[in-house]
Amino acid sequence: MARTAEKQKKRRRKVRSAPKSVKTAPPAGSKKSIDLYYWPTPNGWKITIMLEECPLPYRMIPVDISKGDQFKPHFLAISPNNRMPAIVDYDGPNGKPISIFESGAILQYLGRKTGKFYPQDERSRVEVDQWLFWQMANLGPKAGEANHFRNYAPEQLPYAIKRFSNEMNRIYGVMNRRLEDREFLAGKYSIADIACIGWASRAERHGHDLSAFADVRRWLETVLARPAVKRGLSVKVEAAFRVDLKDPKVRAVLFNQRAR
Ligand SMILES: N[C@@H](CCC(=O)N[C@@H](CS)C(=O)NCC(=O)O)C(=O)O
Repeated sequence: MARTAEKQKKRRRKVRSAPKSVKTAPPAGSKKSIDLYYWPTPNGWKITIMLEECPLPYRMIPVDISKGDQFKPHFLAISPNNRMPAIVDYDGPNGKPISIFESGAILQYLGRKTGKFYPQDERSRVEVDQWLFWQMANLGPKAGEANHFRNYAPEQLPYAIKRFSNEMNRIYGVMNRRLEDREFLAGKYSIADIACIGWASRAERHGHDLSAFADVRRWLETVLARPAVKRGLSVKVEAAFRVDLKDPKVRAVLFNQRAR
């Protein structure tokens, strides 16, 4: 018990010292550029797309989540939830470095920083926020679970597969209705759309049938035609092609996480 408390104390000390670790991070390409901690997944693409759209100079630092890079102290100091994406902006508020984790918070920050894809007018901003949070709480996590139970679970659990497939169907139904009378989720193209692209672009591959959702498909065609979206989706990491999710070592890293 005492040892666990001591361990937790140590961990809290480490997290509090985050700004120091950020400053001692590997030297950035340019003092004014952004370091993006990244792995090529739908959550990572949100940020490559946004950085390409703005555009902002950035250096991509791979976080090999199949090998446990997300648990390295240097990364945890930036992203305490051991998830990528995360960024360090060396030209943050008052010209000082700032680190940010959680893709939604990163998108909002970059939107405020550049004044792009995130309107300042309160009504329009609320529209964007609602659909951004909708993505963060619905489309992303449910697609992740649907994909997990369908493709990665060691046993086929019909209840879990059906539960998350139904959720995905419900979610794309909500998105379709929203897009019936507007081009983009919040009217104009925004960070809310950017948050959804990676997941929606993989929907069919993940086994979700979009044939009943004509407006989602029309929206998807429109966003995928944007040059910055194409560039964002094609930021590759060579090692990611070699990850085998059947490898017990990889599965132990990704699918057996408990409090550390
Ligand atoms: N809510 C987080 C989710 C990020 C997330 O789940 N990232 C995954 C890859 S898509 C990850 O880093 N996984 C590492 C792990 O499971 O340890 C965000 O939007 O930033």
